Amino acid sequence: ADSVFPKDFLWGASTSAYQVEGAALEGGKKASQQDVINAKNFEERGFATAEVTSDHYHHMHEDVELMAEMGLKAYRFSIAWSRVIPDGTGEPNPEGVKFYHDLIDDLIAHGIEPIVTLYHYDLPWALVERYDGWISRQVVDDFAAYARFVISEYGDKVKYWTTINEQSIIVQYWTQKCFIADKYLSQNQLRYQINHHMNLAHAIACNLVHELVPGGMVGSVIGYSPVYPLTSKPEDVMAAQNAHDLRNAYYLDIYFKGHYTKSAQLYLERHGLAPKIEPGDMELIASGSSDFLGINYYASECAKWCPDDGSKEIRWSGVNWSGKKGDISGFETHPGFYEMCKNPNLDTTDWDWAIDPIGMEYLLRDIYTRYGKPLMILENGLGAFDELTSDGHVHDQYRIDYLRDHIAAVSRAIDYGVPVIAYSPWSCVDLLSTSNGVKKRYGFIYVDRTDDDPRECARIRKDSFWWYKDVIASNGAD
Ligand code: BGP
Repeated sequence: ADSVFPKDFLWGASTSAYQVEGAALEGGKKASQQDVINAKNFEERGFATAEVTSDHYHHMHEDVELMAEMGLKAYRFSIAWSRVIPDGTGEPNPEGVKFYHDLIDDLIAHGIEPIVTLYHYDLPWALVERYDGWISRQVVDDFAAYARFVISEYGDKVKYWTTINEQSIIVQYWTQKCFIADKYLSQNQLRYQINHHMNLAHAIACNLVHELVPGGMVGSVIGYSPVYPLTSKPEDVMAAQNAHDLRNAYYLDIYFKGHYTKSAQLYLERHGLAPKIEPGDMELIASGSSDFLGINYYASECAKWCPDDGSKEIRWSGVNWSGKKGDISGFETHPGFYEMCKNPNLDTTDWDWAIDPIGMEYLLRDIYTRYGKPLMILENGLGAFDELTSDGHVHDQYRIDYLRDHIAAVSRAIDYGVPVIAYSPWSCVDLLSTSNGVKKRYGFIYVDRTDDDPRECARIRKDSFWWYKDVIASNGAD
């Protein structure tokens, strides 16, 4: 078939710094909140920590060679704030600054467009110790200084910038994704306060890219799941709309319209959860315009009505840590608004994530209809317990099936008229999962961590590597 993908379509693959680099305390880098969370939460669960992960820090050139062999047109990665400015503020770390120069130079030399994320869950630990990180407004100024430094440093080489990865997921899974001192964990208003600080930081970063990078393009990256009603009962349909407003629109309306979604805001105010907004904040937010939206899509969600009769309390999303289907620790519940639930119509991954390619087509059409900006898919993929055969292969046909069906959905959206400019699945090489250490794998490239020397991390091309190479070579024609 003829390809509907534009000629300059950015076929990519994605990673994030703390999930792939390792060398957590090497080369002048200091700890981020992830290094500390991992040491605490991950070790308790028997997971590997962020100390080694895929040791990309020491395998960087080899990894770029493999990306080039696959034919990637783009590579989306993040910069670790505490590698570049180890204490969060103050002196930059020359070795860390050089690492990202070397990576970007190597990508460009291989014709691979860098797509750089400024912040992917890994706040310098020094700022958590100093003022509890994102809880304090001080972080907005410190982020602005960090962003100015990074954008000035790499701005002549990097055109595509993304600001903060998945604010929606940080709000919903803050114990897992964003370290908050235990004493704050019951203060749920802080979820939305943190998000408000991130909205300020996002707007500042957008303005900085426009100021410092001629022709630069900037946007956020949202973790996005369309929400379907469990049934066609009116109360379930209303619940699904409420869930969409609080989980999706609440973020996109801010980026593109400069205000908080009314229904979500009213719900948060009613329960004392709304963020405190200072004079001038909304003007600053409205000033930071995005050129595109980055979308991370893995699974759709389902919601039903939840009566406000005192039988249930407000709670946020549960997690399946084990990778055994059905082992989920509960669903997000907002009495009088909605309750999330399993969709009986869809199969799931081992981690209970609903597999739903049509959801991709649906969200692309819906987001473009509402906000009218170009869209980049910056994560999409299937987490699995891959197996390395004794003769050195990984037969991940399940991943090929998942990606093929999602790419077909993207092509239908493009055919319909949605300007999708990138498809960059998760992940390039295997890396540290936020929900199952190094056992839940996503990569096109297997990373073999031997027990004797985890740092060896041999790279092995999975079946999906060869398949994706063909997809790119034919510009998605098949
Ligand atoms: C997204 C994150 C990524 C990645 C991915 C897969 O939310 O942006 O960092 O982790 O999800 O999730 P997990 O690692 O939990 O399987």
